[in-house]
Amino acid sequence: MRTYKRVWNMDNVIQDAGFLTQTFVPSLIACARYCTEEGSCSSFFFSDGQGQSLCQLHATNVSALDSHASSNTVYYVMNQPVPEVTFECPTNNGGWAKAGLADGTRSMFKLFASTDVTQAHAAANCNSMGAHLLKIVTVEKLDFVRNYLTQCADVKGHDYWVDGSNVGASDYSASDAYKTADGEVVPLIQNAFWYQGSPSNPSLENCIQVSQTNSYYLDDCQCVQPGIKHICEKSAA
Ligand SMILES: [Ca+2]
Repeated sequence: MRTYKRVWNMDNVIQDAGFLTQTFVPSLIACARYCTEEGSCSSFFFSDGQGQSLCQLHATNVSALDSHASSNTVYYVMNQPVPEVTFECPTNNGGWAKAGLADGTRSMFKLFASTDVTQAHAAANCNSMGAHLLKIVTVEKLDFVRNYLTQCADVKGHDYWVDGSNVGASDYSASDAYKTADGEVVPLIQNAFWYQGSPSNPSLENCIQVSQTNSYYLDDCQCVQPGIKHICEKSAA
């Protein structure tokens, strides 16, 4: 189902050109319905003319720049649908757990309970099966790892390697200091993406982990240390 939100700073303006179509409608609801039925519509103006109201559809979101004044007019844009996260816990370590993520991608996860591997060993193990080490470079993914994956009974309560390190970075405090094995930047946002105060020791703790003690936010840690499990990940068709 499509929903729309009003853009309050676009009150009382309308466009002259660039619209998909425009027509007279009896009500605001009728205008929203018209936009929904018109597949390529993503925003609309509704100019209330008391029973003879103008409904103007647009394929994109427009700015106030090309607009001119029009009294009793409101502007609505379509809310982007957020895909529902689908997931089943990996109760059987022999199998891959499948997940549909909030960013629209589908991934598979496999848990490895061995704790005697370095981050490099863990990554090599994942690579050997056509996968990669658990990678967290978006807020959607972090949310999934914190609130779904690490809440499973057989995953909860442990420490896990995360793809990425700052090895080779010339400035450890740079926003792109931490990169994944394939060169993606791990966003350096303290207290949001990373645990409170982390990275705390980036010149010695060059790798990344998530653990229950840091609420499964990112934390910098030494690249060789015992007690860390790993989760391999690959995209699902
Ligand atoms: Ca740390």
